[in-house]
Amino acid sequence: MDKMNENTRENTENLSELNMTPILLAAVLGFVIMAIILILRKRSLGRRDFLLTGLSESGKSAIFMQILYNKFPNTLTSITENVGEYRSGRSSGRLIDIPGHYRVRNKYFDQFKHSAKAIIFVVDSVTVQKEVRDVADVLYSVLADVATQSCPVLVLCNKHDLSTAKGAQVIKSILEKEMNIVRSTRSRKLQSVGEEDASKPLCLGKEGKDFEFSHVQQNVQFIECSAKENQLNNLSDWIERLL
Ligand SMILES: Nc1nc2c(ncn2[C@@H]2O[C@H](COP(=O)(O)OP(=O)(O)OP(=O)(O)O)[C@@H](O)[C@H]2O)c(=O)[nH]1
Ligand SMILES: [Mg+2]
Repeated sequence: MDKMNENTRENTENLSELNMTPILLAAVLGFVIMAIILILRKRSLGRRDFLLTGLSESGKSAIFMQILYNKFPNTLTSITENVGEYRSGRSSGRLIDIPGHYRVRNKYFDQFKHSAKAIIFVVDSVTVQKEVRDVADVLYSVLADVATQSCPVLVLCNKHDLSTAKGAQVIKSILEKEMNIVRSTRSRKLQSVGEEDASKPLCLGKEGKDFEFSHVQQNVQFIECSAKENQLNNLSDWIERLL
């Protein structure tokens, strides 16, 4: 009788051990899934910066001041970044004005690119033709950066209060032509160096085809604005859609 009891107890223990396994597995799986969700949420929450970048004198600081504080100040060439909070209802993001001077531009871009949600590339619509090589070169670096492939890009054609300003469509096509030249110069340089590095800039567009903004990974849009006359509605609409 005692033996029978012992056997029954052993059997029940074995059974409960067996029953516990799927429960434990489910708990561990649930925990792993929760952890992944939390990490992904933290990552996407981590990206809340809108970077204002582009050549010096294009009007980044003027746009920054107008859109955040309704002021068009006498600006000096920036030597450091400006950071401000952009709020719309219950949503908000950070606006970062990156200095355009070639000596510091990359340093600040690298500092903020990992927290970038979107990029606003400011162009001086009056001088763009004259400076097209530099503009295309900087824009190419921005679009080819591995860290910002998920960021929508707005090419903001500023200074449209001036009569000599070029239209957004014209700017788009002169930049597309110039990006071809930048691409071939860079690919020749890369070939001669022969580097293989996961973080090296990408080759943009479709191989063997003329460069087009529609071929790059990011969504690239072109709009016109004037910081001076506070015509920045298209910019705020674009930002608010992404907040
Ligand atoms: N007419 C006109 N001038 C503008 C406009 N926006 C900026 N400017 C002028 O352009 C010049 C450069 O403006 P900033 O805002 O300092 O340019 P930035 O891009 O911040 O330049 P860095 O700080 O050197 O990178 C200043 O003299 C501004 O007054 C605009 O919409 N229209
Ligand atoms: Mg500035």
